[in-house]
Amino acid sequence: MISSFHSKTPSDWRAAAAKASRGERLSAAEGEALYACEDLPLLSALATSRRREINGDKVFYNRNFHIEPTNVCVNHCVFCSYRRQAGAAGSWEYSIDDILELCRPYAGQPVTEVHIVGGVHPERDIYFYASLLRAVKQCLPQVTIKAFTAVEVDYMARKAGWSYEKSLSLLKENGLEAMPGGGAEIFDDTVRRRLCPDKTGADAWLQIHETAHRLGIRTNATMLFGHIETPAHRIDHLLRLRELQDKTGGFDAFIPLKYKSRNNLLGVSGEVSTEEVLRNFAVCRLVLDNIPHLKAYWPMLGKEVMQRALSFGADDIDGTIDDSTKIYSMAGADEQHPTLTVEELENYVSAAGYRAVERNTFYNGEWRVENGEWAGAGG
Ligand code: V47
Ligand code: SF4
Repeated sequence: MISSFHSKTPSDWRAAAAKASRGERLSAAEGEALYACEDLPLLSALATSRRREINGDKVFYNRNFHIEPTNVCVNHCVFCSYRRQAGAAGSWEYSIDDILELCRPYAGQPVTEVHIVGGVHPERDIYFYASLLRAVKQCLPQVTIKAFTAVEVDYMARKAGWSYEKSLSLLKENGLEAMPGGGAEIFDDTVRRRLCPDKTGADAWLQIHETAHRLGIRTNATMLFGHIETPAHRIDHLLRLRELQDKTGGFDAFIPLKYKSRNNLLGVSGEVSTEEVLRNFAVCRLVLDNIPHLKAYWPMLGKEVMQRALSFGADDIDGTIDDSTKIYSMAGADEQHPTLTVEELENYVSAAGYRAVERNTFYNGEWRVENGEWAGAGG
């Protein structure tokens, strides 16, 4: 049951903060109370203490790039600034050869991950995506492929008439090693009906991630916030993820995605304040006590807010990106050509008082490059 945010009083959030400071698991009502907390330094201190228990003084980053195979999509999410009709101005539909063109410049480079996500193209099927994975892996054998939201996988499976297990197994055999967290939006059905009426529902999203975890495919999770949802909807979303993580342990990172308001049909023109973004990071860190990493995704947040999020529980700043994603620039993000060098990423981290650690997709080992060569896991 989703309760009302306005019923939370200072004594409610003080009690919730005291419980969080004891490291105890928070209930839905306590999570909601924290969203009413006006004491931002208190939330920062609590989230920092929690992130230090989990990740010490480390802030992770990676060397990555994105491929967005198409922005043609069967769905009509009203917050999406990126989708186009096939053939319309601004649409693209890359062939496998086009995708290989995008990959070739990275051959021999110390990039460790490619993130592949796009629209749900009506004419593409699971065999196309399996061939795409095979081609990318052949071109870039040293690069981990993190690909396809649960929404894309759902469409592939339904089109093939296959179970999620059979579909994900085929993708895994062809090179899928991890999955990103997109498509989760807000799980609550009433919000989902307004935001993304024809998109894969919450139960299917969770089922696909559960199946991936069972097959040994690690995944991320996201939450799109700052539009029409209430704090109670956010908490409901976090608790459904926490419950699945208790069961499988298969989520590596959680990424709160701030709604960007330009060029879409949602009709919410303002965006939430930086204070609310930071409060949300802290509450996510405290409520989602079993997902190890909390990512501040800088192409969406901007670099300064990303850096401030490190004081509100975030321990991951994603990666170099190399101007390879359009989802946020098309929605009006400040970062119109997102690219950061390793040195710049490390400087943001050290200026915030943390230790920058290059990671691979699975956060297992501290990956280093020395003299342009892989030196493997370091100390
Ligand atoms: O699901 C679309 C979001 C997501 C807008 O797993 C928007 O490491 C804000 O999932 N304003 C896709 N957000 C991106 C994604 C992601 C990004 C970075 C890292 C990872 C990861 C995953 O983009 C969609 C949707 O929630 N999105 N439109 C918008 N106007
Ligand atoms: Fe399609 Fe994704 Fe945009 Fe929704 S958010 S319309 S599924 S591209």
